[in-house]
Amino acid sequence: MNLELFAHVAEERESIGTQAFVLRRFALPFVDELLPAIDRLAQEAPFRHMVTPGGFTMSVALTNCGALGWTTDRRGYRYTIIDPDRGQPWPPMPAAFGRLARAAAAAAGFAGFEPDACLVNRYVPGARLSLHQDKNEHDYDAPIVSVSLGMTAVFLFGGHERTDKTVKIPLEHGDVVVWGGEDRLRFHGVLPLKVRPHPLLGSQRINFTFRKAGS
Ligand code: MD3
Ligand code: FE
Repeated sequence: MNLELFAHVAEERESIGTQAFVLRRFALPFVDELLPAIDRLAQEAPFRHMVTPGGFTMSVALTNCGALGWTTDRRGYRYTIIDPDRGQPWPPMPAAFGRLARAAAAAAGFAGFEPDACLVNRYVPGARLSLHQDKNEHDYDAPIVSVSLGMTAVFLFGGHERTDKTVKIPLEHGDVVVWGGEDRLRFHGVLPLKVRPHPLLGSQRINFTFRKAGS
């Protein structure tokens, strides 16, 4: 499929696939609640650099909230109830996170989304995420909602094969992307973050993704 066919702006909801939508600045009204909630989360369950099964330490630091959290180590990728670093459950999802996730999903046509996991990624200049698919969730029918804050990143949106052509989509402070249906398993990644400090967050980018990981 020619992705460029979808790379147009349809009013406020920009389609980048048949079931993938960029909601530009959708999260801005929530930012005053989101930033303190992220600070509290990071105090309780600090951002950390995990190791991939291949033995590489991720340049992106991550933490989680909600009933399930995504982790990786030499044994593989998985969702866990317990934070392996703290030996305790992941912190609960802040109320403002849940409200934003449900509102964004509904705006993209996925009413009734109830995420049980929120993966929070932190990028500093140079950090990147290589092309991958999100396949550790139980139910591919539920969408994924992604919220970007801070420095702008270039997101790579590919196809169903690793070698498929990718399109570059800049994701700015407040942008929300919702991916579902046939777009849910597309390869995607993030180019190395460039230094362009953000007035509120400085030289970092925070991305959080809401998922339905369990059954
Ligand atoms: C497209 N995070 O955590 S969010 C990830 O900006 C991840 O931190 C990136 O990819 C980030 O797994 C991109 C957007 C995203 C999330 C899940 C997707 C895009 C997706 C699942 C399917 C297709
Ligand atoms: Fe991903």
